[in-house]
Amino acid sequence: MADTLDLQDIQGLIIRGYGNLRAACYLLLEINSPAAAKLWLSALANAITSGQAKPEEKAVNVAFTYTGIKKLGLEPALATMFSNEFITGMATPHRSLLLGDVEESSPMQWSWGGPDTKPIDMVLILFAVNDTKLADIYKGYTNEFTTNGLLEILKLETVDLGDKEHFGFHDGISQPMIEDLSQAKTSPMDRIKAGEFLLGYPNEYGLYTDRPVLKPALDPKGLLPRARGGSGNVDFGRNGSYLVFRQLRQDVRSFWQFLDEATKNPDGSSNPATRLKLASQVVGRWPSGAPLLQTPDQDDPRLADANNFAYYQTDPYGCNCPIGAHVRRANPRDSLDPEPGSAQSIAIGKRHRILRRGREYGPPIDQAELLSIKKTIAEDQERGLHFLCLNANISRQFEFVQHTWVNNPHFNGLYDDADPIIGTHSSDGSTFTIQAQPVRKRLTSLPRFVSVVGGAYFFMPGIKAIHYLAGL
Ligand code: N7H
Repeated sequence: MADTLDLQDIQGLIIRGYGNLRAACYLLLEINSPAAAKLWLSALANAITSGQAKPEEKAVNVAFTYTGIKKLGLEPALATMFSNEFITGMATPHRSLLLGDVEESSPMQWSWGGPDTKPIDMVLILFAVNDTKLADIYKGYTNEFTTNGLLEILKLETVDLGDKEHFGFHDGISQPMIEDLSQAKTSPMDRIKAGEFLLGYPNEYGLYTDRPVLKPALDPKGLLPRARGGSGNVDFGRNGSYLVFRQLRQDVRSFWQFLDEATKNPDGSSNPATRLKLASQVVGRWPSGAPLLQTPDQDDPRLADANNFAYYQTDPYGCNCPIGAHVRRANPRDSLDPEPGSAQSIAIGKRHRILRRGREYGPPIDQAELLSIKKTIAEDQERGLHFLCLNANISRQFEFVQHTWVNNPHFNGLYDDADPIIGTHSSDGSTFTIQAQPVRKRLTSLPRFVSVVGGAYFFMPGIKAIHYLAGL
């Protein structure tokens, strides 16, 4: 029997990015009094926006860290059925090495989520059509926190840059689509089994995901869904997803100034056309979003949303879109071993997809002063991306993309090229190779343009599971 998605139980952010709700903020909370917090949670569960219908005015979603879930009293035996990454968290020394969170990105320096900052138990995510509406919703919640045993550790604001991010590129184009939701126009490469993003469903291996399940006796009120797969248990994980949250600071000024220096004319003057092309080669798409694969020499806004392509058949050597460009390494599509260009290669890629749900923060940078005024990152105003992504297996999806593709200097036959935009570059910088005929070009001493200033792994439960937590 087909396992249809239970949209009423799935939190809305897993189903859609709420593109129509332009204002958003993230409230990082600590639970001081679990008893009071559970009463509050019980009311909140009724106000959670589900995946059923697209909200027009506002949306509210919630996710918990492992410490938060434990504080609410989930049976220890059940709590330990979560994945190891979620249990141990994003900021362990092992994970920092794996994710490249070292030097200025080390959790020791983070403003939240690190070993020296206040514990985060949950994140309340608010969306609204505009800032005024968001301020109203926020006020309603924040006024109630203290009496409900909660402490607001941090309010993370967002900014609406339209469909652009701070470096000036169109973002939010390429997303995987849960198979049961996908429309005819979705490319088969992007149609992904529900179990890659939702616990309790079959994944791209044809297996039900790992997740916390319990004996029916532990759910006397019958709140939780039945576990599929015939065990007779009830499923705490079903319809939930792991939420990876990383606050990524972008050094926009140094990004463009570095590219400006690298493309100057022999007389020392700037060359805006070459600078723009190099920036686009670094990203793998032009500012409009047009893929370099399809239009390698100039931007073409008609291709702004083009996404139905694979690399290997058209551009096996990276002469259109460099092999190490951000988008080509974050989703290599059909380029993977053992047989690039094959159905098997695409099938492997489907096991490493993430649903990106981030939003920008910090003021847009003044274009007029971008190249003319020099400021260190510490002197500049902070701006960046609240990178949020959802996946059912943090280690096989987000961490794999970050470690094995983005941060890997030897990705796909490269020699010393970590991701030119978000990669961890050593203190003497990294290289970026632009494959070309007859000879490739090489950019050297790339500094780090993106650093991590906070982060945590959360679990975004199904709405029935929130009711269960509230009733513990
Ligand atoms: Fe990336 N950027 O503006 O340069 N990203 N990203 N990303 N990213 C993408 O296709 C960017 C980050 C992915 O399927 C685009 O939607 C910036 C992390 C993936 O073809 C642009 C930051 C991770 C894709 C950017 C950042 C990823 C993708 C093109 C940090 C995962 C889809 C627009 C500040 C570990 C690739 C689009 C595909 C696309 C940028 C972070 C992953 C413009 C500035 C941390 C999977």
